[in-house]
Amino acid sequence: MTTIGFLGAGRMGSALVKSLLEAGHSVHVWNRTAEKAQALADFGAVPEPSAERAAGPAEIVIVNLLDYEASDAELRKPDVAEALKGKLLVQLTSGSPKTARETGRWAGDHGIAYLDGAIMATPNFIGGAETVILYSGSKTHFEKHEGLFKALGGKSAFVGEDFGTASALDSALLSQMWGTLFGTLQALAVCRAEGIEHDVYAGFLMSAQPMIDGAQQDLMERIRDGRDLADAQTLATVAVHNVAFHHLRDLIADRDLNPAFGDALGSLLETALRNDHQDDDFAVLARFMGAK
Ligand code: FVH
Repeated sequence: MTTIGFLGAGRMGSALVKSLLEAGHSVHVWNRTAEKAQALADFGAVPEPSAERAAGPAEIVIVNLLDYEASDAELRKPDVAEALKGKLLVQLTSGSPKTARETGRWAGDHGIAYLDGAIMATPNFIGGAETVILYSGSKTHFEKHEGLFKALGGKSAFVGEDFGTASALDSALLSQMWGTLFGTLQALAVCRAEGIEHDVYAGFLMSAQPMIDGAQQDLMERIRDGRDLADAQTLATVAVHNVAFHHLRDLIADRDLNPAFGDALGSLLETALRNDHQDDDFAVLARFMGAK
């Protein structure tokens, strides 16, 4: 059983606190709006009137506030920084690799051990056996408290000692999610404009999904292996993609749809064409994403 100071009792913070309590830990919780922390007393939490009082008795302090601005505003108060000295600070507020590294440096300068985390789940999945929370920073502290971290998400993992790695991996995975979600928005806008029933599209998407998954797997392997110029296994060249993509952009223009999706992605194809890659594999576009 560990005594934990917890800063934040929003939707995610409350779910995290409840999982820690269920795992048998003692949790002192502070929230800007005190009623939300008070509500957690019903689950066994100890509401505290300030971040410093929540950190005082704790071995580990976990933060889950809206953003790093809110988090920094609390953590960098002199009495809070003093209360954190010699302890482990676990940052579960979403941020960028830059803010993670800045906070890691600040923690080190103040004698505070630091883990930066990225939650790959919505509040309803916290505590689940399949739930993933990524951590980067002090490997020693992750390993010492691995049981506690697994109580928040059974598939949680340490991803490296660079404080920024967890949030970088989070952003990469979210890029994949947003690509799919924005593609869905565009697909359904086309269907609405062309009078195609939602279920008709959904049915054909199921049939097309293996081809889409296969193309993504091929793309990842080609970028990993540096095989981005055309070869006998190339599925479709840049030129072939560009012809088909123009059909989409023509439809968007003809139906007066929002051109943002077509313009943004079309510009990548146009960059590859301007660099004479029309006959190369689609994977060559990675050269223009800065991934090389
Ligand atoms: N909800 C989710 O599915 C995502 C999943 C991935 C990770 N995120 C991140 O978790 C952080 C909190 O998100 P949340 O969904 O719990 O957000 P809220 O319910 O709005 O709670 C926000 C808490 O932050 C407090 N807060 C906001 N501004 C300040 C401030 N200036 N000073 C002190 N505290 C502040 C807020 O307090 P209050 O409004 O209740 O007084 C809440 O405790 C976030 O980084 C997500 O990206 C969740």
